[in-house]
Amino acid sequence: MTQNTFEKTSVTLLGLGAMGTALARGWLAAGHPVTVWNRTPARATALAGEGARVVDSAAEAVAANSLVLACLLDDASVGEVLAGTDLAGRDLVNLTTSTPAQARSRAEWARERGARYLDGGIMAVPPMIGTPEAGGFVFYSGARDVFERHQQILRVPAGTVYVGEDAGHAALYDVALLSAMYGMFAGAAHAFALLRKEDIDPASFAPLLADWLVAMAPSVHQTAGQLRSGDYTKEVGSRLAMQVAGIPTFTGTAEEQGVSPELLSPYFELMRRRLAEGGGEEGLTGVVDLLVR
Ligand code: FVH
Repeated sequence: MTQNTFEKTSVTLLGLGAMGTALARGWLAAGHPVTVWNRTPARATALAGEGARVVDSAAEAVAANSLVLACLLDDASVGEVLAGTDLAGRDLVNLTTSTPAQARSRAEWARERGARYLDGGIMAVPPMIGTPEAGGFVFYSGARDVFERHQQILRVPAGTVYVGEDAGHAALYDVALLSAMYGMFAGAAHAFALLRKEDIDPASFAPLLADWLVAMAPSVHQTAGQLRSGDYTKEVGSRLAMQVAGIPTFTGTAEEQGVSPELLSPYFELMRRRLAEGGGEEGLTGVVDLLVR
């Protein structure tokens, strides 16, 4: 494929919310003809002025191009929007956040309608789209041929990471990373709350917090190594028994500062349970097993 041909590749995009609009802008800025449809037509007005072809129905949008992307609110809206369209022969790339089971059943649903299916999990917020240095990327899984055929176009708005042919895996990786993110946000909220009543500028504390989280992040590699080997005591620097002994310091500090421990308490409870099971010489990896039902 020549560069010139690549630049002319057309795409259809269903859904012009905050993310869909950012994606459309990314492709338009790179010179790709983009056909768009949105349930609320007014959201397409600005994009029309930027060169997008705006059509009146999802069916018309799907008919316009063999590569069809959906970036809608949830899996139910994907079903609603695509219900009246002819997907036969289409490469459907679904960038809508869903559960792994929803993604797998959507892949089967698309296959029954004659489409090839690739699922995507977006690891970026809208301002990161089209800004490579921001580090955003999209997990893809499902039809490998669809991913390989369209990889160049897919990597225009954000990086691409293909995680295999199981259509549910992009959603799984997506939700796993976002879950870790929410844990981090919860910890940060507790940390800021501890300082709230003191004469400490949150803005002076923030860089210390950010640097500490970055310094601690590589610990996930040790967790992964221990999960893989099954030896949770290997190279442990901070024994669970020592950490559980420190819990009263954390709850006591929260009490002194007038802060609810409710974000940390469930984690502390799991640490205590693992200690009670005999995991005192481990680090924190045993908590993973307590969570798996
Ligand atoms: N924005 C973000 O920060 C995150 C980043 C990570 C990935 N997510 C996922 O991206 C999907 C879309 O998110 P969004 O930010 O674009 O969401 P909204 O701005 O709320 O736009 C929602 C679009 O979905 C359309 N829509 C909703 N329900 C229906 C329906 N029943 N039939 C047809 N369209 C529907 C909505 O249309 P309208 O309200 O403008 O008419 C918007 O186009 C999402 O999966 C995130 O989890 C974003």
